Amino acid sequence: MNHMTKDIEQYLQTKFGNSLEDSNERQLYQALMAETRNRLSKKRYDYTKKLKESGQKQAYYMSMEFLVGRTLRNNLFNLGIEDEVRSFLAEKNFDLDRIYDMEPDPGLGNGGLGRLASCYLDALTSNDYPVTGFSILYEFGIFKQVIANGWQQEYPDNWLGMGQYGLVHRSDEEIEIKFYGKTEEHWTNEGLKVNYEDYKSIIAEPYDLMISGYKSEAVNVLRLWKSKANAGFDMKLFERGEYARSSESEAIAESISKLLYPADDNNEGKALRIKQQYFFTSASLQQIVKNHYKTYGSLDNLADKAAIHINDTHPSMCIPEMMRILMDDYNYSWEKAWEITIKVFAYTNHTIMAEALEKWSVDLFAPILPRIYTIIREINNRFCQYCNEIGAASDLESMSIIHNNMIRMANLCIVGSYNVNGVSGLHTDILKADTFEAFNRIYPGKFNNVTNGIAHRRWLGQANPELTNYLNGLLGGDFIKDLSNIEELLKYADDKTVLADLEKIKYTKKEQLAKYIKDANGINVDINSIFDVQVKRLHEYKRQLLNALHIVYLYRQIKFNGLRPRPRTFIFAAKASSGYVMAKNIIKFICTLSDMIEADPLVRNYIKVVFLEDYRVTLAEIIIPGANVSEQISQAGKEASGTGNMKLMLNGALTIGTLDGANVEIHDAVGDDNMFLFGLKTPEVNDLYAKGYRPRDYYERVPEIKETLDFMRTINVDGTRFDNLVDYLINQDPYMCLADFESYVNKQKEVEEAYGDKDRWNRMSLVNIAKSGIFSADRATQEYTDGIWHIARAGR
Ligand code: GL2
Repeated sequence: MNHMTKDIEQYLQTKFGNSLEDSNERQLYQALMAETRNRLSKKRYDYTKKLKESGQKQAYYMSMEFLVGRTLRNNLFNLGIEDEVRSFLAEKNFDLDRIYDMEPDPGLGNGGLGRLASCYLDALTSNDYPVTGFSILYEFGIFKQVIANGWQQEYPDNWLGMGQYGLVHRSDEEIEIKFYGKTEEHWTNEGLKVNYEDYKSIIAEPYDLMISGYKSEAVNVLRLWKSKANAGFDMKLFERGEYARSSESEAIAESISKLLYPADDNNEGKALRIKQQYFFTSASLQQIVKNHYKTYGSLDNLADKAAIHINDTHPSMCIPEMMRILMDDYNYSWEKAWEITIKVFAYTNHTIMAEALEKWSVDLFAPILPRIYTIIREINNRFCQYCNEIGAASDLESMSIIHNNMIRMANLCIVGSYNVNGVSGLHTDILKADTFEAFNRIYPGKFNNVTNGIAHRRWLGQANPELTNYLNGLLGGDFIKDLSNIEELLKYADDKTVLADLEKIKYTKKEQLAKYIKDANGINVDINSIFDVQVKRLHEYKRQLLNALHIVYLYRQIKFNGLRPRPRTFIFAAKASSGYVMAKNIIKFICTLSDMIEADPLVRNYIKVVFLEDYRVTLAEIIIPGANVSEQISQAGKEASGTGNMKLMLNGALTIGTLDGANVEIHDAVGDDNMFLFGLKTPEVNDLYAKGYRPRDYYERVPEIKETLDFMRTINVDGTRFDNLVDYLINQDPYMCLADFESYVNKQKEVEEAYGDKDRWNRMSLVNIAKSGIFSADRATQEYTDGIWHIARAGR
């Protein structure tokens, strides 16, 4: 520790010529970021040496998204020096929390999928597993959301300005990537050769973010690729007098790592997205293969040393790219190359939503990646032939990789991987029985489940130190090291003192959240009201609109029917994809409800609505510990897993939810008595679709629905009306808000009653905390390391 304080002082002296006393917060921030990074680099040196000596197998996690969250607090926490650094700085009149707040939240992901990737890197590192993450160094991460008059506006998130200090630039490991041009196959003495000409050359520059682990030996890295023009290559064109063409590569290069596509669960099918996907998969694979070859002088044993994970279909080009590298760069035959390829890759599917299952039009794809396209075509030809041989030709309608001139990337992943997993029990069942039913028949055993998990060290240890310290004192044992120990808490389920202590801690976290709400939105909320939280991406299937309908229902009941409910604060936070009009309308509607209620001297005594702008990891860390109620109300069958549900449960919130995604497993863990389930189940949803769902019937038959929707038409605070939402619900309602409305409203009454019975509520909350052990990312990643990748802890 002494060391760290000295290092900080030395950094300030050499970099700025300042003593610590004379430094400002900005300088101190930079010193802390850089010295923490250096400390991790040094630690990594010993760790990689050990790995080299053991020659053990490693995992590589390919993901277009890593929602990293702030790093400084996480690193100090993991290194076990947070308290000491804090008191050292306090002596010099610096507040560590203010320094933390200077760090941008690297938003290199959209939502659950990206955060999961980061939770997994954290957990794997804490458990000493050798794994490298690969992604893109987006210059602009997910946009900064500003709510102006209730409407979402997007602003660029220039995170690198202040975020760069955590990165290590490895210019020694640059890699060339080729786009466009034409390929020609020709026979030589050594067999079929491919000539690739007139391509555009781009350079991938690596930047490494050190990933620390809690009390671990391991320090892993997340390697982020930045694109730049290949100056040498362009110079040749320039010399030949092809001025215009010489800058084409530059234009492509500049755009590739510019920004993260802000669409969640949706595939826009854009050329730039193809380039991003190929850019980072090619750079990563070239690097893995090159290093392997350097060590072993052969790629025959690649699958013994490397498991490469494809996180959703976004990195699916790994499969044809690996074939290309093996055949074109290392002279492997197709057969031999394929044998290696299908032993190396495993794929996780994260959604069954049709609009998110990536498809690329051949016309768009083939000119950008001509060689990769011919390889995909050949993979498909051989796969179709195989299906003919085994009598599965009639299933090619659903299984063929290329279909109607579209390339179906999920099908490519299934054919080219040795394992496919879904992310919750229900989701995997749906994949097997429905989405990929034919594949499951021809590849028995290939489909498996790994229910998602979360990095409890961040979501409890760091976000809720009050609860963490209390549980540490109560339970002993290091449950932060091993979350399964948290189940010991069940012993105290009927202990009045413990229940009262937990209630006090929740109150403290609610106070902190209330202060944030006051500062951000200017709304005073009652700490004793029920904090009812729905935080996640804004999407129709997640049904923020159903939550809003319940609020409208309550408003009417209070205003016109004398209802006097227990006070409740409805807290929302969500980003909508920039082109998603319906989602933006829903945000506007929620903000309008907030204004309407604030303006009503009667209703605002009972309910409040708060929409917090710019939902991101840092904001989640403030909201989640302060929640009493966790809204997980997606239409059954649509949410692959959800992970916010787990974070909220771990912090003692009670779930009101449908039997969807990992809610099913939460229900298995806590039982009916400790959760509020409502709504149609997946088979009932499917039956209703099949029968022909007519939301208007519900509107006409159920007076509460009619009154709520009719009233909704009259809502008008600033001239914006919501007839469009009402018409949508009555005529379309694709996610069946109206079918689940009564069941939801009734369940919400039960939530209110339960909250009124303090002892009961606190006991339920305790049971939820105690039962959250299985949702640790340690458990989830162990299923990957043991069941899929077959890798061991470093040095073992
Ligand atoms: C998602 C799912 O929608 C979500 O239910 C799941 O928890 C995460 C992580 O597995 O993956 N799929 C997806 O495309 N996004 C998700 O968040 N964006």
